[in-house]
Amino acid sequence: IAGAMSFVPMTAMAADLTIGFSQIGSESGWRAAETTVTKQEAEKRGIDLKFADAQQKQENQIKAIRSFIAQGVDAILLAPVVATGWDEVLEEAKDAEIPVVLLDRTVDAPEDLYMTAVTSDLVHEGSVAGQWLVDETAGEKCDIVELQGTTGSSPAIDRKKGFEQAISGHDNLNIVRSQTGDFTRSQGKVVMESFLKAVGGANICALYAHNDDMAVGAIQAIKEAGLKPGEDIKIVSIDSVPDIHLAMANGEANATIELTPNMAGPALDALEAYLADGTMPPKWIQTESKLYTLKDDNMAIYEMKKDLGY
Ligand code: GYE
Repeated sequence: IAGAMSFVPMTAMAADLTIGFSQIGSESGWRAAETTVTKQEAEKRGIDLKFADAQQKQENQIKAIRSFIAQGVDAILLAPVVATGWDEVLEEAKDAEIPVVLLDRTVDAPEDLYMTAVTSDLVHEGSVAGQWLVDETAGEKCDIVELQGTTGSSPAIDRKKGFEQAISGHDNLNIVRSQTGDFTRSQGKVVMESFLKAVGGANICALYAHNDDMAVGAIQAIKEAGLKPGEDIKIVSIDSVPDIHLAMANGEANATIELTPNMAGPALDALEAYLADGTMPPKWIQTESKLYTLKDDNMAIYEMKKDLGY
């Protein structure tokens, strides 16, 4: 029998892994890219990936996790739509001895309820955006409107916190309106229209959007109001999706901070190591954040990124 085992190809061995992925939905181009890349990374490793799209509803994610537990998967990937309300279902995964890895967002739950979180430093991203605006305005008065991400999500909380930290002490910079656009283009446009009506386009100096998709929606609203996005209203956002680089190439946006869609690579590496020999990863696997501005070759970046599944 030993002889027979020695002829089993490695991929067949790796194919034994079945992993459930509870994905939030496809609210943004970035999230669509994360899904594409996660499926590619699983394929590369011969992992059987069970994919569940929650249409941005926490109750659907909880149902998916319970289904994965019932199926007896080897591990669970979870991109948690909001930060709270996970303790009970994560306890159930723990009781079933199924490791959980968080992708791109964190949860307010005891650390023993998940193996590791693969995310960027979301506070730092907000700080980089705020610091960019501090430098860009150089002391000039600038009233800011803010499009927040999904209410209660860790990126919305942390990106707001980081931005406010960076602009504090610069009393020329003031956030005059702040509201959620739920990370979507359509809501970004609708909320920006309400900001323009409430504040008056001429009184808005800058937009800080927690993701590029809301910024792209806002750009449409700014144009329809007869104003020049990127000039009359400076725009800084986060993700570095292809379409924000296209906007920047056209001078219609000013800065973005890159979030890699490949959270699954480090996550699956950590899971394989743990399932193979019990190696425990650090509680946080941090991905890099890079600022892009009009100084970068945005058309080249757009061309490079446009076929990556956004
Ligand atoms: O910035 C946005 C997506 O969770 C950090 O979620 C992620 C955010 C990302 O909707 O495009």
